[in-house]
Amino acid sequence: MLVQTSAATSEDQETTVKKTAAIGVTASTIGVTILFILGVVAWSIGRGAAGSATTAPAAVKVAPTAMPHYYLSIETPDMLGGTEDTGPAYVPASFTLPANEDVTLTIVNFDDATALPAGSEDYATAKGIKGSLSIEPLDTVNPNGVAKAVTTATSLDPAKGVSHTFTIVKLGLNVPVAPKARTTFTFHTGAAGSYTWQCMDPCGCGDTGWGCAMGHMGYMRGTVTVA
Ligand SMILES: [Cu+2]
Repeated sequence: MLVQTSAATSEDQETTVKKTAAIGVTASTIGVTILFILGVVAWSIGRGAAGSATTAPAAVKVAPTAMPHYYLSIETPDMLGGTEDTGPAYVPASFTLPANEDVTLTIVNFDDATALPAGSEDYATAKGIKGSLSIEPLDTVNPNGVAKAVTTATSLDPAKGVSHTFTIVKLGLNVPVAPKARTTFTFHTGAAGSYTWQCMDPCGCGDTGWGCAMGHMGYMRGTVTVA
């Protein structure tokens, strides 16, 4: 942009006239260049459009493949209208998963923690999963309320951080389930077959905690059919 001061001398004015002329020439050169570029671009687009009508291959639509995601819940004796003698239960306890696929499971657990006894602390560590566990605290009074911050872990506190486990010995799978939380994990199902899963945190009745729910199909034990 040209700025002229009121105190310009005749020499200054002459210089200014020359500069103005030079700027005029430069501006017109730029203008011609821009017009040329626009022309080339327009020609290219037109050519491309004309070509695509006859030669471009048809677009291949690839359907997005979402990983199968399954939900289980763990309900307390209160919720089930039972007692400690019947115990908490996985719902459902028996279900089918696709063979040879990565699947994601979310276990929505309404129950509180049960300390893993001495010698069983290993069950607080996830095994056979892909990546980490994702844990989102659950408001058991308003479970569909505001989402809470998700944390990831591969191991939980064996004394206070584990409520139940989802363990399939034959598949080398062990998932510690956090108390009053949604625990989400992914694993590879493998070959077709029938697999028993078992909770390994003694949450049942009796001195050892291995009675009642722990031994009953449909409570802390069930069948995964991989097909
Ligand atoms: Cu259990």
